[in-house]
Amino acid sequence: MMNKIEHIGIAVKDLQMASEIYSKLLGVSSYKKEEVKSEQVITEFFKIGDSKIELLASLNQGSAIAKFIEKRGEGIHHIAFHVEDIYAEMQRLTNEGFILLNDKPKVGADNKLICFMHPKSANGVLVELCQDI
Ligand code: CMX
Repeated sequence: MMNKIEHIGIAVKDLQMASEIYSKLLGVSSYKKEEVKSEQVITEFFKIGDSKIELLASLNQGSAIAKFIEKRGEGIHHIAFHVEDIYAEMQRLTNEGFILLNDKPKVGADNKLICFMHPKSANGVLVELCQDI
């Protein structure tokens, strides 16, 4: 079952500059900065109330974030939904005909098991499922 938006991911070119902007915007400092080597990104997380923003900068040229920024510029990259049971949710979405980008959940940033769904499946929005580890 999906029960809330876990975070919104924003692709940025320069993490330090973006972090300063989002600190001012949200009125809080980031609570975590984390490299996710498997995704070739460095991330920084902000939290206000129950809501989280993840800034994502590319660690190298060929990464998903680098390709996204090259093609579409900086901006909202994905919406992540929190799920209680990622395996059950992946099965449910596959049965509904959605195209998942992973066969099995992967370990993502901020202590989560994650799975992405192709943006063509959801009207041009890259969707991520997240389960707490
Ligand atoms: N949101 C919406 N549309 C997107 C998109 C995004 N984030 N990324 C790519 N697209 C669009 C492309 O512009 C393209 O559109 P057109 O066909 O209209 O040109 C379409 O999706 C398909 O693109 P593609 O060329 O087939 O595929 P890409 O090589 O651009 O890869 C995607 C797209 C989503 C499959 C790939 O980025 C992916 O596997 N993403 C999941 C992993 C990821 O994003 N990791 C980084 C974040 C990690 C983290 O959160 O920690």
